[in-house]
Amino acid sequence: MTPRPPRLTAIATSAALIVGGLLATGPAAQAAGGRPDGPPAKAQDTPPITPTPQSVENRQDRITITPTVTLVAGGTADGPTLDVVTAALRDAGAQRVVRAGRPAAHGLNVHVGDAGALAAQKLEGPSELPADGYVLGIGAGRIVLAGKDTTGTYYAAQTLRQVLPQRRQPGGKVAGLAVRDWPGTALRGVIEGFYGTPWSHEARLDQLDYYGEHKMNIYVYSPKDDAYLREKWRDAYPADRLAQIKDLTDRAVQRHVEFTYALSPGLSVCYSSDADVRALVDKFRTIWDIGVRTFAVPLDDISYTNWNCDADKAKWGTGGGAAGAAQAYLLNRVNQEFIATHPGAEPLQMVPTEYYNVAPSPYKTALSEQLDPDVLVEWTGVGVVAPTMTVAQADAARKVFGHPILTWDNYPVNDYATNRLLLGPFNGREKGLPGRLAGITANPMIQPYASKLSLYTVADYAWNDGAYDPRTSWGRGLKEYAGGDPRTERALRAFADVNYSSALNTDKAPELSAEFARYWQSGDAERLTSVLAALGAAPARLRADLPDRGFIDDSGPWLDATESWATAAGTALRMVEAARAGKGAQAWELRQQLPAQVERAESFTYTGLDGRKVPVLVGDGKLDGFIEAATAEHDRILGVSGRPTASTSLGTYQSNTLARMLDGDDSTYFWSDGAPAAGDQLTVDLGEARDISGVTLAMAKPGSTDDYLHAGVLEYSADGQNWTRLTEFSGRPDVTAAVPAGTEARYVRARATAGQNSWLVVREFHVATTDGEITGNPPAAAGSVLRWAADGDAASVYRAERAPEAGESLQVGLVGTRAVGAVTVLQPAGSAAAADIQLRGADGSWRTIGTLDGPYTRIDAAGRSADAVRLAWHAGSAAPRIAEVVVGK
Ligand code: LTM
Repeated sequence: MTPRPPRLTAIATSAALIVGGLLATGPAAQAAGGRPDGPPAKAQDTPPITPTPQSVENRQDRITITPTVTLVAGGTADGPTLDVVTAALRDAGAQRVVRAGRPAAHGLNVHVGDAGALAAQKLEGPSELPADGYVLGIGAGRIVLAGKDTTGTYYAAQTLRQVLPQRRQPGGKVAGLAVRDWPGTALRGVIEGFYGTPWSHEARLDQLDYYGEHKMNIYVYSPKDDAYLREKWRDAYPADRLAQIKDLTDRAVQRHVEFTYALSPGLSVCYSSDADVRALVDKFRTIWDIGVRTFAVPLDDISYTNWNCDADKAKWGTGGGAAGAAQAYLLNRVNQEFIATHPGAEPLQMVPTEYYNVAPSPYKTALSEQLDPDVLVEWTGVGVVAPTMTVAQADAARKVFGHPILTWDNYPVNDYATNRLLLGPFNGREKGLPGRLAGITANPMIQPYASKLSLYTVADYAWNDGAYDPRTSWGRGLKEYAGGDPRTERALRAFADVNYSSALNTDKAPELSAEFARYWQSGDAERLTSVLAALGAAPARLRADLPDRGFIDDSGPWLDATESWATAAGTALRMVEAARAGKGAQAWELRQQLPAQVERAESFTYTGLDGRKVPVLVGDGKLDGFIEAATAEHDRILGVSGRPTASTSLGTYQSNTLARMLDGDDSTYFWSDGAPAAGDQLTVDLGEARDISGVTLAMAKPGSTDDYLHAGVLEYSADGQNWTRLTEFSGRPDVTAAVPAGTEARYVRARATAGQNSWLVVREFHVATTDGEITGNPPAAAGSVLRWAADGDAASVYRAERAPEAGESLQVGLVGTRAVGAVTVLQPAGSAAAADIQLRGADGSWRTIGTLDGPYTRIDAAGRSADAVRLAWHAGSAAPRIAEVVVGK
């Protein structure tokens, strides 16, 4: 049905529209110079109505909450609605709320479910509105709630609850208001349809309360890991389980939510079997008997190429068309033998096996032609998790399935990404879509309480897509969920921001990443320090103050990870600031705290049904990205060149990543996941153009002796575009190439010149740079490499296997003879090696310019000429550990 255009003048298109503000205070309060229960609320503090109403008009007149308020119930008032109105009036300061058959002569009268009472307010009734629509009038000395039906009146009560002030005393005045409101689609709600630990009974009850408050009217009970719904679908419920379902059904009725029972027989059903039809109907009947009126048969995530009984193959043959015909047969029997024989039953719902696209197929044609026309078909959009959903796609789904479409929207479900909380808004759904659908059901996260943040926005969109703005709705949801305390709201927003991204919201931590960008641009460390401090403090604030305690249980590991990531990012920021301020020792000390802090941030896990622990992700790509960028900035200030990186056109086999061919360790390797073709390449990037003196390509390994480039070339380039050949090679796994003196390159690559059958192992791809080549003693201990003392990576540490012997030293070669500005030696905290720091002059003699002095030693060399730097170990020195020797210009 198309609702009549509203007669009222103001259309609520802005989600920020505020109505019903408290205008004045009572006489007692005025005498005391203010309200006894706090300062007068400003109009903008009044919570907006949610979901955003279709039409709101502020009126000139106002009403007063009197000590006694009389409720007059009309035809569309029911008990739950009267309870909501009573509680709202009490919270607004009424001392007594009495129910009467007619209006009282004195005091405020509230007409509930009585459209006739709108006449005094000159408001049109709800008769032309769609189901669940309502009119709420505040003015002309009364409040009127008039629903199109009982649910509409219940929703009018929910709106009233939101616009009345919170007061402890009567006398509050409420601004006049007219709301004419209706939903954008008939069914709006949630399908508990995920894999993983099903929601608890308490969580479901709590959800039903939440749906009622947010004008959602359907909950589909379909957890994949409830055996009585799938593997054991034929089995009767034990008494206690049935009692719980009844409890849920009763609560759903009170909250005007359709509890929908979804039985998924597809793993074992024999479609043609009378016994199985009977089993299905019998199970539905037990559920009907406890009060459920809406039923579904999901047939997703099953095979339709394998029958569960020979009789089905004999009856329908094979293929998608046969499966569609068999499913239609079963569903029609349930529809005709159960739904049709139970007056009051809502239309049957089903999930097709092809639920994720609109491509015509024999399966869909069979369903379209053979399934009873009144059965609703659920559809996830184009894709199982559809990043966007359009009107055109919904129309195509309607056409190809030939039935009304109810979306099974896989957001914010996280069963396929259990390392994440998806706390961003419902996004990417086109305006106009709800009107084309029988309804919208959102599949939530395994975490029920944490799901509410995005479900708030689902409710808002499904009710009024025309006014919907994802970010605005999200902000309003956070505000509501925080319970009115701005500090808790800020903490929740910071936490939700770092748990924001999904297929629907591709931005990662949008607010925090804007702060990072701002810092790099402006250098405003003070601001970023306070942002990170607030993020770090957010988990404790939420743990202390968030009203919905279930959210804390749901989010435990993510809260811990957030706190730890914020700590690590804060350390990284202080490191950059110290380095920029010339406090090198402090910066290095902070730098050394980072690995352990990052390790801790990465250590928090979520444990799923199967007992496996998955490390949780928070602000990934942004918090870790900031720490990486800060480290690079510190490197730049130190003069550390940065370790080479690598890329390839080949895939990687398991965890044998490219980094392993750059680590100086011959026992680790990169391993491709397929055979190289002509043109495939591996490229080393030195980060900047440098003088190179040689290239080593060590390929193959014991057990995979054929896994090397059988025919290839080594090439170098300054810009990554123009390449110069160094050498050709074929038939040998170990390749070395000398490089003419004075060769500058940023990139070096190995390129296959022919295809081959074997995969590729590269143990080491080493590009020797004349500046930074390192020689000397003592040898490195197992698991460490001498080169790590000057490899451009302050994280890799050369650890000597023993204390130095007399006369031993560690020598770093330079590019010819050049001016040396400073020598910086970085050691891990606690290193006790002792050495003279020396430069070799043009005459070949060594001159001491300083001595090692703790973890951070920086010696000003005043531009002296040298062709090498060395650490000449003192007699009796402890075994050296050197993170980096940096020779500055
Ligand atoms: O989406 C449907 C119809 N079925 C399953 C869901 O049970 C599951 O939660 C989602 C997300 O992983 N994907 C599905 O295919």
